Amino acid sequence: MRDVHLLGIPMDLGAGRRGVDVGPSALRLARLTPTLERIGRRVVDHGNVPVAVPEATDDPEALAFVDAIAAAARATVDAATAMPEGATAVFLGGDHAVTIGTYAARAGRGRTGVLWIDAHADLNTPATSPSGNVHGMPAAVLMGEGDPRLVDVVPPDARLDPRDLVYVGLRSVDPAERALLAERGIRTYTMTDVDRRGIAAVAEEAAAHLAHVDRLHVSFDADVLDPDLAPGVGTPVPGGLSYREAHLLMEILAGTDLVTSVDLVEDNPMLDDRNRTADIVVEMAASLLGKTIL
Ligand SMILES: [Mn+2]
Repeated sequence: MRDVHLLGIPMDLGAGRRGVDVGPSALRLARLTPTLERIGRRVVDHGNVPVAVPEATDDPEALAFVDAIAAAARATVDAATAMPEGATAVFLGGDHAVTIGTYAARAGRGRTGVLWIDAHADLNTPATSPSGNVHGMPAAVLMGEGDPRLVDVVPPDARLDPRDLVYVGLRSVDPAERALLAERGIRTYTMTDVDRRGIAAVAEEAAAHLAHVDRLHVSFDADVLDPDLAPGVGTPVPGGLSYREAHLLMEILAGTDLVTSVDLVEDNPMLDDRNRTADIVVEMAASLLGKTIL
């Protein structure tokens, strides 16, 4: 099995509610490393990348903290470059804007598919965003849409092809995002699909849709989980994945043997109940990286 290399990105610059910058500590406290070691993975922890502190950042712009977010993304690319080619990278957020850097760090190494597992599409641009928060924009940035300072982090030849992006778990999508999903022909599996067809059929079809790529980047937003299960998120939406549904999704993705990088984002310990959201996210990571019942 591949070694696992961890990198924390303690960033809440992209989120509307503060506190998600403590996510990397919460995931480590939830025993991420020993849990992965127990399933036979060797784990190397690279610590955290430097990220600006909002109060110490002079940012008069309408689009909040975009220079600091771009700087954190470039620091993520630099730090991830030190990871060996054959390793599995696990990135600990931080808000979902960290994915601009995590995807950019990995996408140059072959055709990279992205499974975006999230209640939200994160497909806004500065022109369409209702909130102006960058954590609602990263998926658009990966495809080359949005503020050029963010778009420029992803090398032009590594931009995400809409055919290589699949969503699972959507249940809160803005009108402009809905239009972009349709215009680009992006494959989506909403919670309605999960309800009607079951998570096994959805997960298998999502994986089959990405079978042509060289490697898979799984971007796991904790708010895809039902907030009754995982309350520690800044933008909870009722009606999310259950504990067993999320586990089965992870197990089926693990079975593809294509997953070479993972984001664990949007865990906000300030909004959580005794770190239970981080505990569950660590369990999901273990299933995604090879833990099985037998
Ligand atoms: Mn998200």
